[in-house]
Amino acid sequence: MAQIVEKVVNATVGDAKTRQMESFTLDENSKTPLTTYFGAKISDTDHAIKAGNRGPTILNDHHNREKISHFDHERIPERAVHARGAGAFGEFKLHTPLTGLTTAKVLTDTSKTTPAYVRFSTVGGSRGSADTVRDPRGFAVRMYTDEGNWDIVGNNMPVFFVQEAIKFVDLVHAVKPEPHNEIPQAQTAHDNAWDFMSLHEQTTHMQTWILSDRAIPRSFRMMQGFGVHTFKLLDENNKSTFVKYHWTPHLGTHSLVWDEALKLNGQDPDFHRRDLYDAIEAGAYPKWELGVQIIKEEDEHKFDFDILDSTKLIPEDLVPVQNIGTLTLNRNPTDYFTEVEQVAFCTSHIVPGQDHSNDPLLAGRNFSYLDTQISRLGVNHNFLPVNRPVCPFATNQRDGKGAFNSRRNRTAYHPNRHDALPMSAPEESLRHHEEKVEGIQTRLNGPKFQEYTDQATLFYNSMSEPEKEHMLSAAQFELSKCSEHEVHQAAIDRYNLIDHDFAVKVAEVFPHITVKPAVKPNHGRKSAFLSQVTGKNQTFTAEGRKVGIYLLPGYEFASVAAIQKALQAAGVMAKIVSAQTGAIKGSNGQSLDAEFNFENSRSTHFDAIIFAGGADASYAKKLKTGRLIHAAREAFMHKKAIGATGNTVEWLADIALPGEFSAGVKTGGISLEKGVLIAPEVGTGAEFSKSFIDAVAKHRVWEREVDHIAA
Ligand code: HDE
Repeated sequence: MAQIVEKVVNATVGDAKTRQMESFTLDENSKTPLTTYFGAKISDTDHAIKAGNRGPTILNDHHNREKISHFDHERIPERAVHARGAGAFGEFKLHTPLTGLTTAKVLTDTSKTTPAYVRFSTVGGSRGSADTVRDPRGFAVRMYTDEGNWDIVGNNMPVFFVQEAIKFVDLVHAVKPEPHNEIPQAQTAHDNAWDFMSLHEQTTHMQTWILSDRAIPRSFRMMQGFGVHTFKLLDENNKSTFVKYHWTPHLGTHSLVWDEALKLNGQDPDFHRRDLYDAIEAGAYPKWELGVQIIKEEDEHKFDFDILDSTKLIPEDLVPVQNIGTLTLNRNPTDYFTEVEQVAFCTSHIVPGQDHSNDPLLAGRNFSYLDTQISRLGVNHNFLPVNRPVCPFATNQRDGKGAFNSRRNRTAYHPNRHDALPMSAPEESLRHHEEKVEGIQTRLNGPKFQEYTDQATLFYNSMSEPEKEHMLSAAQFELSKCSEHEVHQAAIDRYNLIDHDFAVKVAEVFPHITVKPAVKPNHGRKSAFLSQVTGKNQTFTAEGRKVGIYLLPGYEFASVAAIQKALQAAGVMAKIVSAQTGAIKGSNGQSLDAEFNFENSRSTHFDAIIFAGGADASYAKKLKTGRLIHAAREAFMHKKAIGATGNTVEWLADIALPGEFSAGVKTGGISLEKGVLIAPEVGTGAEFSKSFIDAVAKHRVWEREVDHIAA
C-alpha cells in the first residue's frame, strides 16, 4: 500500500522553480504508516466501522467520512476552453539580447537561464477528449523570471477567429457541442460551428488555418507557437516598440494526415500527450527558438492591415522574425493535477519593460484570464506551487479560500506606519506606455479591421498543391457533417470570397449549392513562409521521429540490429514490432526485444515503418497476415516512408503494395521509389539506414499524393 508522508526537503538541486516546487512535494514512502488528514494512524482503510459485521455502517468513523467526502469534492471545473492539455517544465536561454528596446532582464541578460513551463492544449474538447482532433492548439508559455512570471498564452496559429473579446463568447458557444444534445465532442464539423463562422466575417482568415494541416499537428514538439497579439516593449525612457512573438520548433512544423488523425482518435486518444511525455523521458528534449518581429512605433500605420487586429498576421516577407533565445522542455510533471490542471495562465502577466498594445481582443483576455482562474482555483491561485513566482512576492491582498501561508506583516494596506510592503523603485516596476489617447466613444473598429479576406486568400495561395488538396477535403468533410443546406450555402459563399476555384471544388460534393460568380478576384499574392511543405523557415529532420520495425520470422538479426542502431544515432526512436511482444529470435538465434505486437500497435503510431525479413524466399508467399498487409497499405496511403529488407521485398511488391513500385525488385539492389525503400539482399544495413533516414526526414512522400491529385 502506498502511503504519503511529507518529504524531508533538501531542495538544492535544479533551477529556482524546480527547487521551489520540490519544497512543496510530498513523497510516497511505503515504510511510513497511513494516516488521516489530521495525522492519526490508520490500521484499516478497506472496511468502514459497522454495528456488528452485518449491521448498519455508523457515522462514528472519521476515516470513512474523510475518504468519501474528499472524493466527492476532488474535481474542479475544467477550463471552459483548452480543457484538454499536457504540460512540461524547462528553461529559456536568451542568446540575442534586445538591448535598447526593453528593460526586461529576461530579454536583455544573456547570462540568465530562466525556468519555464509550457502547457499545450486543444481548444474545443473536454478534458477527456482525444488529442488528434481538427482544432487550433494552445501553446501557453510561462517564464518564471527574476522580475515576475511572464506568460505568453498563445496558439499554434498566428491569427484568431474574432477581433474582439465580446465575440469570443459567441464563437465558443457555436463551436462547442450543440446545446440540445451535446454532440459532437471536440469538433467544428457541425451546423452551429459553420453557421457562426460562415455568417461572421471576422472568422474568414482563421477558417483557412483550421481547414489546413496546422489544425492536425504531428506532435506538440513539431508546432510553431504564436503570441498572436501585438505586444509592446518599453525602454528605460518608456519609449515603446511593437513586438510579435513566435516560437519555431527545432524539429520543424509538421502535421498528420486527416485519415491518420481520425484513426488515432480511437487508437491512441493520448497520442500527443504521450509523444511529449515519452520524448522528455527519453531525453529527446523538444526545443523552440523564440523569435520576435519588431515594429517601430512610427511604423504602426504603414501596413495595409491594422497591427492591432488579431485576425491578421504580419507576413514575414514584410517583417522578418529574429530569433533571440531557446526554450527547452526537459522535465515532465510528476503530479498532473497540481502541476498541469492547476496552472493558471494570464495574458496580463508581463514583467517590467513590457506592455500590452491596444488590441481589443487582448484587452478582453486581460480581464478574462484572471477572472476564470478565480472561478477555477480561487483568489489564492498564485500561491499554488506551479503558479508561484520564483522572485520574492508580497501583496496587500489577504484572506480568501486556501490562504495557506502565515503572513507576518501586521498591516495589509498602504500607506502604513511600519512602512511594510514599500513600493519598488519606479525603474524596476511595471510601467505602462504613456501614450495620448483621445476619441469618440464608439463600438466600431478602425477601417482596416473591416477588411476580412485579403490574408485568407494570401494563406490559401501560399499553400503547396498537397496542402491545398487537404484544405479542400477538410472543407468537404466539415460541411458534410452539417445537415442544413443553408449552412452549406453560407459557408461556400464565404469560401468564394477567399478563392472562387476553391469554393467551386468544395461545392462538388453539394449538388444543391449554387456557387455565385467570383465576388472578389484572387489577388494572387503569396507569402514564402506559410507552407509546411515549401515554407522558407521549415526544417526537415529525422530527429525525434518514431519508426516501427516489423520483425518477421527468420529476420536477419545483424542487419536489423545495425538499422536500429543507425536510426537511434540519428535521434530516431526505433521501436520493434512483432507477432508477439518480448524476445524475438532472428536467423542466427540472437534476439531483439519487441515492445509492440500486431494487436497493440498500428502503422499510425509510427512516422515510418520497416518490414525486416530474412533469406527464406518461399516465406513471402506465406505472409498473408491481414494486419501486416493493412499496415503496409495504410502507411503507404498516409504517405509514410516504408522500408523492406530480405524476403519481405517480394511480399511488399506482390501482395501488400502490388503495382506501386518495380525498380530494384528485379535487380536485387537497394532502391527507393515513391518513398518505398527496398533491399532484397540482406546486407549490413548501413546503406539502407542512410537512405531510410533521409526518407524519414522528408516527413511525408508527397509525390504519392500528387499522383493521386493528377489521377
Ligand atoms: Fe483563451 N482562454 N481566450 N485564447 N486561451 C482560456 O483561460 C479567452 C484566446 C488560450 O493552458 C481560458 O485558464 C477569451 C486567444 C490558451 O491553461 C479563458 C478570449 C488565444 C489557453 C480564455 C480568448 C487564446 C486559453 C480558459 C478572447 C491565442 C489555455 C481557462 C478575448 C492567442 C491556457 C483559462 C492553459 C484559455 C478566455 C482568446 C489561447 C476562459 C475571453 C486569441 C492557450 O479564460
